[in-house]
Amino acid sequence: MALERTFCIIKPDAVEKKKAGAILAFLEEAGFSILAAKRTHLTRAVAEGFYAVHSARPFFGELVEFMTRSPVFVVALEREDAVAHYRKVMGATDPAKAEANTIRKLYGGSVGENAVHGSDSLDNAKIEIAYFFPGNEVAPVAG
Ligand code: DAT
Ligand code: MG
Repeated sequence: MALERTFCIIKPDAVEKKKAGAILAFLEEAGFSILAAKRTHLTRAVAEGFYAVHSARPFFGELVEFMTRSPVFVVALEREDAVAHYRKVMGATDPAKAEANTIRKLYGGSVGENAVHGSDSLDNAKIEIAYFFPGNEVAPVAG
């Protein structure tokens, strides 16, 4: 398995509950290196652009309202098999359906307010990291 990068957002609900540090510690315990992390307050345009793939879904308006409600942390992560492993430790979209000891089970409140985002593919991880960390803010992959 190759060293990979994936992208995480610690969402407004988790930051409001002051769980950002606990979630970063959980990720380090799970073997991820934190390559970059910054606190930012998403504008409507940035949130709509990030979630453009969901723009036709009935919950899109609610999702954008939630993601722009208060600050988030955007985080670039690295680990062996990072995309799949982070999906696993993040847990199901609906915290009620997430396995025990996953981030969403521990810190999520509802399907809409579920503590964290995680990339669903390596291609999307690259796009998402570049969306929030342009240029060389995250060191390019060696080789
Ligand atoms: P995931 O975040 O697990 O990749 P997704 O990509 O299907 O899930 O959806 C993106 C986000 O949209 C999700 O984290 C929370 C919100 N969402 C998804 N399904 C929803 C629903 N049925 N009602 C409200 N919000 C929903
Ligand atoms: Mg998704």
